[in-house]
Amino acid sequence: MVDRRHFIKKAAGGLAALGTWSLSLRPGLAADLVATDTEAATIMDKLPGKKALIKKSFRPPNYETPVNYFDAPFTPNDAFFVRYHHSVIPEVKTEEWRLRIGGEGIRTPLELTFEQLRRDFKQVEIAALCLCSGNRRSLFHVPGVQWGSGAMGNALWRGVRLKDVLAGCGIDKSAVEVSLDGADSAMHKTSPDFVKSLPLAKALDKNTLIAFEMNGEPLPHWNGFPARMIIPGWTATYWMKHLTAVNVLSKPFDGFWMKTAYRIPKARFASGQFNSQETLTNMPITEMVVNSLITNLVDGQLVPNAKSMEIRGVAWDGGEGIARVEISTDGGVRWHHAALKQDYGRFSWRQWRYDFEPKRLGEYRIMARATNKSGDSQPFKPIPNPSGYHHNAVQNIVIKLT
Ligand SMILES: Nc1nc2c(c(=O)[nH]1)N[C@H]1C(S)=C(S)[C@@H](COP(=O)(O)O)O[C@H]1N2
Ligand SMILES: [Mo]
Repeated sequence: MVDRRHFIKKAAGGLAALGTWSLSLRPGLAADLVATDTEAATIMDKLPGKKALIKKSFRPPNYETPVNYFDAPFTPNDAFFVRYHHSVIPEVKTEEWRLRIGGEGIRTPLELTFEQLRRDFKQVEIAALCLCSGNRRSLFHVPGVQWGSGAMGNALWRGVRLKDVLAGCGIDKSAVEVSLDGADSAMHKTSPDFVKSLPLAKALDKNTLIAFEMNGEPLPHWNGFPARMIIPGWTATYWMKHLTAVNVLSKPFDGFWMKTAYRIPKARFASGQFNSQETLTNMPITEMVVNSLITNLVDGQLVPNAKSMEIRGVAWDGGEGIARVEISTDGGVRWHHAALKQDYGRFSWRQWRYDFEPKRLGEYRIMARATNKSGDSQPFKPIPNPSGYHHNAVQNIVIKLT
């Protein structure tokens, strides 16, 4: 049973997510609230140039997108989530920006201006979901940013292929990984700089881009202006923002953000390898796992005059593509096929819809379950892992028709 207080609280949360009210608190106070009260604290706040988003922390800036924005094929730039590990985030000027390509695995180092990056390589566009590894971590009850469902966004990215940029530099036979660094840095010198690396093959994949546009506009500052990495299918930890350095390495990169953070137990998830970084027991996170989200209803929502209604949402995976989405309105007893909407390519999320014709008023337990083209489906319980990554358990919400 869901009690009335639960309904009121959740409904209020849902409304707040739709509106644009903002609660101004001293940053320190807000941080305390977030740290001690992760479930109830829905603090809406605006970063410059952004709509009100759900603030998880101000320093570094971690803001998630209210779920109602996901009820559209593409996530607006000014509502796109923001995730940083460090707090020193320079406002990069395009005239001053340089991209340095180097490393021992390259024969001729290269330095590019923004102008050269845009002019000297073929531009391509790709629809791809940017999903934080820790999205929905709050449902795991483990330490880390207590994300709800909004640390993700789908966008149309325009840029150039990393492989085209590297081609002119001559890649040595010894190359194993490609490291990526951005312009942001840590406040305290003892914190390790945020640097990631990719297996050489993934770096050279035709879909791996250095992007400078998002949904037809320059990247917003908070999403990596002037250029960021797009690694379609892989979780967003590799999607380096404010990209400044690409190094081709002949040894596995051994920085903190590869060796220690963003790792998962081996063989526990249906995602791919990262051979040069694996130990006997664990490995870096790689592809997204199959998942879905209901986008027009929240847990506890009251639905008035509900004779027939639509249940809508999105589904995604690591690039195989979505085969089907099934909906249950009776807590998992019977399942019905949802209709899949337009296909924007295998790295985009896929919108779906289901027409629900309820026979009575009252409470309904709604579930959505996606299956991809390899036959992987969402589990009913989250797959445990120490850092709370890859939460893809079937959603289970109660709505009340009145
Ligand atoms: N320079 C830089 N790039 C970064 C990060 C960062 O902290 N600094 N965080 C990564 C992580 S973990 C995520 S989830 C995405 C978030 O992208 P967004 O802020 O554009 O939504 O950026 C990635 N790229
Ligand atoms: Mo992330």
